[in-house]
Amino acid sequence: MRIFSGIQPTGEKHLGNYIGAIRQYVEGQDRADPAIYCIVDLHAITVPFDPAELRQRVYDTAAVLLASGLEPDRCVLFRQSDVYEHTELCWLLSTVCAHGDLNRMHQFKEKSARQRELVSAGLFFYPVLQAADVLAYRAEEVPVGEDQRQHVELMRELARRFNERFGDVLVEPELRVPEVAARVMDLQEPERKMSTTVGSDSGRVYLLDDPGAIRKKFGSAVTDSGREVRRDPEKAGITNLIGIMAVATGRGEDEVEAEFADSGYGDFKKAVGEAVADYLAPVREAYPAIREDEEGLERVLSEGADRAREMASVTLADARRAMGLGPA
Ligand code: AQP
Repeated sequence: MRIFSGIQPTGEKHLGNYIGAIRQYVEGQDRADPAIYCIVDLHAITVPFDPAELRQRVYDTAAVLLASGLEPDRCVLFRQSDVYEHTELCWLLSTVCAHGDLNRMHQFKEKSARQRELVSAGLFFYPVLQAADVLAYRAEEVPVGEDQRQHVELMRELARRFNERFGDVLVEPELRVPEVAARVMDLQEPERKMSTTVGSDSGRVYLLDDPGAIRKKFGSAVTDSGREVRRDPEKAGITNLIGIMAVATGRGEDEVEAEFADSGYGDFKKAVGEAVADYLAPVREAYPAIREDEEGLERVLSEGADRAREMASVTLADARRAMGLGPA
């Protein structure tokens, strides 16, 4: 089975990225043949960016992924812009994608509303490129956070439409979101997801935050006026913390609730801060040495791109043939 997922080289990665996506990537290495992970620099350029920084952010993200447990021998890790097949398939898929489909995408609505200067056509096309990323590998599974559900539904639809129109070329992938904490919420505004671009640093826990900063952020996490550590749709803050605690300690949410049934919010928040600081310690500790070796990172990415290209070029040749493009 092939697994594929992409991650943006934007900013520092946060706990939401880790719980929603990165830990699933690591686990996917045991199940997939192969697990394919892509740093999507072409997606990152759909909003304002600094060209001088972009390459560095790609290395930062590659180093975070390796520090989290991706192993170049057990997965394919590469940079999206190194494999031209993604952009070509994006164009081919655009012919079976309705303008109205893209207009409905929540992420486009949110991100376009935030752009002050230019809402790029690239931002509008973001989900088509994302569909091409996955479909180029005929991946059967896409591990992502809950916020990507709508994009994965669209890519499934595009695969179906393409196959109906041109023959059985593409594989419709299954969404895989974590069972617990699929949408990690902002610690200060728990009605909103933890995000790279929205919200303050105090609501967002970076993977590389030091333990003191992590404890402080959880200590000042917004909860509610109640006392009971219990999941409840009316208690977004405490529900979020219970999910995070469950993941960080490898237990069920029921168990977490039972353990803290007699504790107040203050003690619980303190315990979550400690647990997350421990949970992220291996990533934080492994990162600096990996990040320092840019040549090593470049080698991993370029070897990954060679392997990725071999797979994607087969799908592209089939898609082109099915559409009547190029010589017979
Ligand atoms: N809060 C979250 N909870 C669970 N999963 C999340 N993901 C993102 N936020 C959460 C998942 O992380 C993966 C990578 O996302 P990305 O490539 O979009 O990276 P990003 O730009 O750093 O992520 P953000 O924070 O989502 O950026 P904004 O908010 O600025 O758009 C995906 O699988 C995603 O589901």
